[in-house]
Amino acid sequence: MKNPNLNTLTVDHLYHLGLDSSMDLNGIFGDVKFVCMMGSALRIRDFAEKLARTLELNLTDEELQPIGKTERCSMYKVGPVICVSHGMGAPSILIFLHELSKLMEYAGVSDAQFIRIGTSGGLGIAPGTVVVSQGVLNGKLEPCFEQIGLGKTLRYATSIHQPLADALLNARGDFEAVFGLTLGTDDFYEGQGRMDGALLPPYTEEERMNFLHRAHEHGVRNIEMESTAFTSFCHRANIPAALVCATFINRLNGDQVTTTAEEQMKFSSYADELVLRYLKVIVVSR
Ligand code: R2B
Ligand code: URA
Repeated sequence: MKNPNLNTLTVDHLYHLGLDSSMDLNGIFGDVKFVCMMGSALRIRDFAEKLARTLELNLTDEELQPIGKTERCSMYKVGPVICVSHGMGAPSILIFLHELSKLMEYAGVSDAQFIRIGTSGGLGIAPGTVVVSQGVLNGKLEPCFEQIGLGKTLRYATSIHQPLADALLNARGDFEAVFGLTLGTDDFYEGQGRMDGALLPPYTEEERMNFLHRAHEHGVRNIEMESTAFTSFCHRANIPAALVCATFINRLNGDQVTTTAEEQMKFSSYADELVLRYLKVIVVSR
């Protein structure tokens, strides 16, 4: 995957992570096998703690400190797993995907799997259902990520690593979890067809419902904001990638997320738990 231009750099500064290639990255990260990403810095801390307990690592508070700088993200290492937050939206997650994959390269890691554990709006499923993505569509319902570069629209295919997605869904146990297509948008409000943004939407309620039903008929089961960037980047970089998302709302029934904070924590914990079960089986059996 390596970009040959990197060979011309004496030191590569991974600016947003607060690390650089002159550090002993192999010493710190050389054993990494998984990178787990989620939007929120608070939720990733909670996930890292749960992972440490799941893997029975007995980490002290000092051993569970964030690595690098924490202005833009929080990154923890728990056994062979990097747990890192990525903020909201494609621009934010892309920055971390570039820097994390260079980090893996400099650490001598060539086979890490990347898993995004997200929150999302469900489509035609009960809130609380976990969605493991089978594929990812953009706001035009096309399986690609569009980005403007040097004045041109560049299109990259989105692609899930199906064996990884299968293994994650198989770890569901008694949790409500389904395969589905994920719709990745560039906005929470009008980009997801909501009527409740600050501005009068440029579509009618009827157009909104028609689109959501069309997406559902295509097989879309959840809507979030990073999947297109995440899966197209990983596909280009030859990184096995999968997405596991909690759902907080059924978008066929409304726009407002009215689930309580407690319910949201509970629903998020189902997605976490599915990934924790998967990681436990793999890490313990190695
Ligand atoms: C899901 O939740 C966030 C918006 O509330 C966004 O990061 C996403 O993809
Ligand atoms: N995150 C989203 O992007 N959309 C939702 O509806 C809920 C969470």
